[in-house]
Amino acid sequence: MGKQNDGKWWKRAVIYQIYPRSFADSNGDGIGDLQGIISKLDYLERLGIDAIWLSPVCRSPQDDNGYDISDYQDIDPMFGTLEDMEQLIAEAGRRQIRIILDLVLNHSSDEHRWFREAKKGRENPYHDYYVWRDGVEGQLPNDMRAAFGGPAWEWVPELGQYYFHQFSVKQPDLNWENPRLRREIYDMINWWTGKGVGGFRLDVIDQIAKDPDRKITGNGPRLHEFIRELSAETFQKADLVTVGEAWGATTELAKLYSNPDNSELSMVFQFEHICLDQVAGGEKWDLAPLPFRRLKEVFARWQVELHNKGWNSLFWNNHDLPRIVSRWGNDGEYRVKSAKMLAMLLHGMQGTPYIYQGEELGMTNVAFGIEEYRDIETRNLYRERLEKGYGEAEILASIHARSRDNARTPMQWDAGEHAGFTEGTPWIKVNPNYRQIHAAGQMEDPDSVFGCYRQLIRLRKEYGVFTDGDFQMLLPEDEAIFAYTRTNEDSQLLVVCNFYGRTVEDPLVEMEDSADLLLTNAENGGERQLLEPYEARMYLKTGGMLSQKEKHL
Ligand code: TEU
Ligand code: CA
Repeated sequence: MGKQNDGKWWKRAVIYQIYPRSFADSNGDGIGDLQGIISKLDYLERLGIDAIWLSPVCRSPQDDNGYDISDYQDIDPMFGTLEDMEQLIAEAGRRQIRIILDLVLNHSSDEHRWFREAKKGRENPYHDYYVWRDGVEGQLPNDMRAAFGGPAWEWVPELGQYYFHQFSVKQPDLNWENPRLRREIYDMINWWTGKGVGGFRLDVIDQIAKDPDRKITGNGPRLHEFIRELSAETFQKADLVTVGEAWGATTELAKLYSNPDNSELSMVFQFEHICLDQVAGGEKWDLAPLPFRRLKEVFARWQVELHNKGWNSLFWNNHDLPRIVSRWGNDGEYRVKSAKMLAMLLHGMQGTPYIYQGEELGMTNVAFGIEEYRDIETRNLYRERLEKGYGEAEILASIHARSRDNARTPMQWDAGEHAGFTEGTPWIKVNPNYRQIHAAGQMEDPDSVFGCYRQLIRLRKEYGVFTDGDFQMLLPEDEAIFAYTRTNEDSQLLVVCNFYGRTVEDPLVEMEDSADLLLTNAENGGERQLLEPYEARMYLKTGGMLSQKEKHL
């Protein structure tokens, strides 16, 4: 068994991300909740996933939809109760599905007890749980900006100090230099582990070692020291999966985060591929065409450099990202085919695949009027860019392409009112295409996007080469085809994808002829020498390897 297949369950697992607010509403208040998730466990069991990552459901004033936590050890009433969480953990466990919680450790809500205490005075024992700087009103400590707009410093008159916040004003940064704070965090995590959670996703974990005096937020000087301590005091005490969100991760840093010696985390979410279609030096709102060969180079580098030295996460989507079929597929004529191609392309690689709710249905972006957007980041962007003189049409084009609300419209369960998400009024409008795109229409259809994801999950469990095979990119210079092999001691996987909507010659057909077809998104009878628009084929060769010549085409 290859070193990669070292028995860690999460190396053979597929993880499903739920954004609870938008997944399933059980009590008609228009907001998804834990009982709603419990009611959909059979659906997730049919899909075949092994774990569920829940975006935050702890107590929160919801300034950033729960990423502003006011009590790390209680469930927000809008989502249910601690008993509901315990029931979810138990019910999922009966289906061999683990529950992964989202830990937001870089900042808390300004309504957290710690911050309310901290604001009482400089001598308060909780004051140094946060990052303060003396100052004069109107003279900011420095010109650092917050991710959701405005300065990163907020004035507190009664203290004569500013506090630091990388995100909204209601998300004050926690001071990880304080060992008492770190101890409280470790105790909280071990409390959740004791309740049977199967792992944690760590929100902006690469930003916790901030040093605002040197304008450092990501990859701060003590970052890996803190993560190693965190890991030793918590995660290493149980058989958990941990995945850190690290927008600034490089392959070198990822080898630290996901070191096979288990000293830090299982893996990280890195975003190098995600940032390719934006203007260099610009923001995500500054749209640029996807440089396809760069995309292949980035994936190949991460696959090769982390092989036996770390572990990749594999994702296209999450609750912060536009939906991939609209972004790099085709959400019109070729929606189903391109959604399957993107799935086959990603799920053949080495790493742990993540499926974001609705991705398995081929759900798409939306194009709302500005008044229908709910996300703080989107609403602030709209206002800020109007003030800067951008045209409204240009701003809306960026929002339609990049708003986080593209991922946050309600899960589309059926063709009934509000797509079966709620019997009340949804907190955010349902995508108008829900009558054509919903789970009820796909769960029993092997040719649906759902059917393709289900098959990919099964193949990963059936063939070890998905877990431990060496990655080799093929045709790196080709402008339309994304193709690679995965090779281990007894078999070889070949994945061939036409990434675009035009028919192309298939230069690998000879290689394909010597292998068995595992999965295709093509209707029958296609021309073998050609790859139709968005056509994807997955082959397996066991016993003999594809010849060296074929391999280095
Ligand atoms: O996101 C971190 C983060 O940087 C994102 O906000 C990203 O910059 C932006 O979404 C790009 O579109 C994490 C959570 O995933 C996000 O939902 C939270 O808003 C943020 O942290 C603060 O907790
Ligand atoms: Ca509800």
